[in-house]
Amino acid sequence: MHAWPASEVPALPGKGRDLRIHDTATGGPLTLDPGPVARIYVCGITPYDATHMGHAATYNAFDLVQRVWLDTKRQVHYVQNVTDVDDPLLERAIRDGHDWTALAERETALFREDMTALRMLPPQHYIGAVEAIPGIVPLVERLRDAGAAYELEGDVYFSVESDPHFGEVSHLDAEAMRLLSAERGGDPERPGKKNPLDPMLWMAAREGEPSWDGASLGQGRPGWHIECVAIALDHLGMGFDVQGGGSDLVFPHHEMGASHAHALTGEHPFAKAYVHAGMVALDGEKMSKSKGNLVFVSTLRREGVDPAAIRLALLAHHYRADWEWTDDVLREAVERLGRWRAAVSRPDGPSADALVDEIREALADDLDAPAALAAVDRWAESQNAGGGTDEGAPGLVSRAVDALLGVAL
Ligand code: 5CA
Ligand code: ZN
Repeated sequence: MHAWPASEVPALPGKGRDLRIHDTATGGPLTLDPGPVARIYVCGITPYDATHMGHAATYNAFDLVQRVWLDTKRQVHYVQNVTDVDDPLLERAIRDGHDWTALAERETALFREDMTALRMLPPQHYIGAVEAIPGIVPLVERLRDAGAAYELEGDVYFSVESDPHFGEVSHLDAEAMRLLSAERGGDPERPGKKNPLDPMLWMAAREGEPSWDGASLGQGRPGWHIECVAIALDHLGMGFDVQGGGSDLVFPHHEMGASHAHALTGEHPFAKAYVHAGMVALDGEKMSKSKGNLVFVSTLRREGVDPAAIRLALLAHHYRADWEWTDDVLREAVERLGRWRAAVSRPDGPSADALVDEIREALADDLDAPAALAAVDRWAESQNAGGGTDEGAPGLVSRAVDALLGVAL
C-alpha cells in the first residue's frame, strides 16, 4: 500500500536529546539507544470507520517519537499496518450492505488525508493485512511444525505456553487476561483449546467470508496478532526499538505478538520498548468505533477547523494520560494557535535559543508535549507583550514548532 506524503521537517540548529520513554514491559522509564537508524512499528487502523480523535492522539504520540529521533540526526525506519481484513470490518460491511474491500479502501484513503492534514510523518512501509498474507502463511506453518501451534477444527491456535516470556509485556493475572481476551477479539470460552488464552493464528474459511490460499493450512484468513508480527519481522527484524499503539493494545495484542515472535525466532525481545498511549474519551466513555461515540478528524476539517488547531488540542495532553475530548479542548487550541501565529508574525522578538532547548528537553522526557506547549506559551506571551529585538527569533520558533511538534504556524 502507499502511505501519505511527508510534510517537510525544518532543520534546527544543534541537536536534540536522546528519548527517555515509559516502557510498559518494565513499567518504568527507559533511555532508548537506537543506532543510526531507529526502528519503530506502530499498529495501524482497522479501516471500517473514519479517523477519530483517539486514533489521532495515538498517532500524534508516535509522530513525536519520530520527530525527537530525527532531531538527534538519526534516520527513522517506521512501519505501520492496516488491518484491512478482520471481524469488525467484515461485520460493518455486512451491516451496511457494502463490499468489505471498498469500505477498507475508502476509510484508508480518508485516514491518509487526515494524517497528511495533521502533518503526521508517514511510515516508509505501509502494509495491509491482505498483502501480508503470503508472508504470514509460512510463519504459521513454522509455529505449527515447531509445536508452538495446534489445530482445532481446521483453525490454528498459538500455544501461549510455548513462550517462557509470555506475560512479560502486560504483567496481568490470569483472570484479567481472560476478561480482556474475551473483550478484544479472543475466544477464551471455546472448548478444546489447550489454554483459554491461546489466540488464533489462522482461521479456516467460513461460509460467506473472504479467504485465501493458506498452503498446508488450507483456505482461510490470518489472525490479528500474527499480522503485525509478520509485517514487523519482515521490515524491521527482531529487537527493534519501539512497538507502539494505544493502551487497549497492551493485552492481548502486544503480549501475543511478542510471544509469537519469541517462539518463531528463539530470540528475545521482539521490541526493546512497548509504548502505549492513553485512551481518549467522549461523554465519559472511551471513544470507539464499536460504541459510535466519535469525533472525527475529517468532520472537524470539513467544518473548517484548522488541522494545526486539532494537532494543538492533542498536544495539550500528555500521551500517557486518559483524557476527554470536549468543545473547550478545541476552543483552547484554536486560541493558542491564534496567539502563537500573532507572536511569530512579527519581524523580531525575544531570543528563542533557550525555548528550542526547553522544547527538546520536554519531549525527550517521556514526550512531555504539554510542557513544550507551556514553554512556547511563555515565549509568545513575552513577544506579544512587546519584548525583544532578536531578528531571527520568530522564524526559529516557527521552525522549531514545525519540526518538533508538527504544527505549521
Ligand atoms: N488495527 C488494530 C491494530 S493492529 C487496531 O487496533 N485498529 S484501531 O483502528 O482499532 O485502532 C488504531 C489505533 O488507535 C490503535 O493503536 C488503538 O490503540 C488506537 N485507539 C483506538 N481507540 C482509541 C482511543 N479512544 N484513544 C486513543 N487511542 C485509540
Ligand atoms: Zn497491531
